[in-house]
Amino acid sequence: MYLNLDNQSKFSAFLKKRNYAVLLVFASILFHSNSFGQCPGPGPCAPGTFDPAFEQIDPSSIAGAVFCSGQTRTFTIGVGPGTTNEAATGDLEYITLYFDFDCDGVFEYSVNDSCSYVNPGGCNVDLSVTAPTVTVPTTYNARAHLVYNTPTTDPCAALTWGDIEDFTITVNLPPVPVLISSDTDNTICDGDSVTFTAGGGDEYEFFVNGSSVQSLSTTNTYTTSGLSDGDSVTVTALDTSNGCDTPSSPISMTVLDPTLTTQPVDQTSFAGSNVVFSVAASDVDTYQWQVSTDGGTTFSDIFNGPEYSGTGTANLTVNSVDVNKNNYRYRALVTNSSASCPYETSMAAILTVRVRTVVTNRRITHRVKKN
Ligand SMILES: [Ca+2]
Ligand SMILES: [Ca+2]
Repeated sequence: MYLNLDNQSKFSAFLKKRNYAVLLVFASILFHSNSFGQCPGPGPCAPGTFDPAFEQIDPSSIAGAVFCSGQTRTFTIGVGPGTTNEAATGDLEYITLYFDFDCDGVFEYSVNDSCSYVNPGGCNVDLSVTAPTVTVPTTYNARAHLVYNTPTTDPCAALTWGDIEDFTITVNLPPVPVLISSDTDNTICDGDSVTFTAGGGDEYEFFVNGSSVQSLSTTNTYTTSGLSDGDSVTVTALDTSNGCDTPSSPISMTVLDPTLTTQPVDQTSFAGSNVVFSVAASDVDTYQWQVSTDGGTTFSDIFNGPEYSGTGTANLTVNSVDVNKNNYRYRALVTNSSASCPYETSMAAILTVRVRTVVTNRRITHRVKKN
């Protein structure tokens, strides 16, 4: 399309009268015409008439509303006195909003609610509006009715008293948040530090189990060493240029805390018998038994072979003990390999080995006592 000379000179004169901001807006429309939708459609019905003497809508409360693709937002609309009349305290003021979200020139979507007027001053009506899903920011026709004591149902009606505001809303694209954890498999040990890094917006608020743990700021990282098993970490990314924000998908953390729940107990055995030392533990998948031959001063790892079996399990078997192992001490180290947790060390249990003659004497003594 070409402008003729007359139109061009009129257009130049128009531009000269306007400030730089208008130029920027115009340039923006020219250069972004493919990434911005305008959906007024055919003009909806004429707005009808109203009497400005009565309660009026605060236009700034409509102009500042944020609408984001596919999201439901609460829209707070101010109601104040008219040019000459003011309602009494307790009077109900109804606001109905109409939208033409399918762009056919007919308002097909409406919401309404009321507030109780406070004299002097006014009140606010909160309305939840679900914006259509858009792929580019898109502008829609909308209309607000304000009436006293009863809501309107006809967007094209003329009002005896109250207010009618025609306005447009722009449905913007919410940011697409990204959240990554410094731990590749999100499985950590109790007390480990993890850093979560967010992207997709220009301000971020972090949450653990839905509670805010780091307030909205330009900081896009959150570091904690206080996570518990099953904690869910999310971020809400805000695009400050259009006011839209979006919560991220949660990152669910597995926090392992390897803990011994049952300690090994001292064992007394006859030479030649097998002896079993046992531990029980939670959050553990790795066991390493150790022996001390010097009364518990030093310990060294033991491995499966003729002397031992089960050295990497919860139950250590000392095979066919001989009297040389009398007073040896055994303990287990436990951990969880899936997060390289530090070892938890059990108490040391003492092995006492008796020879057969002693065993025989004990049996005799035992019988004597029982009789
Ligand atoms: Ca429509
Ligand atoms: Ca890990």
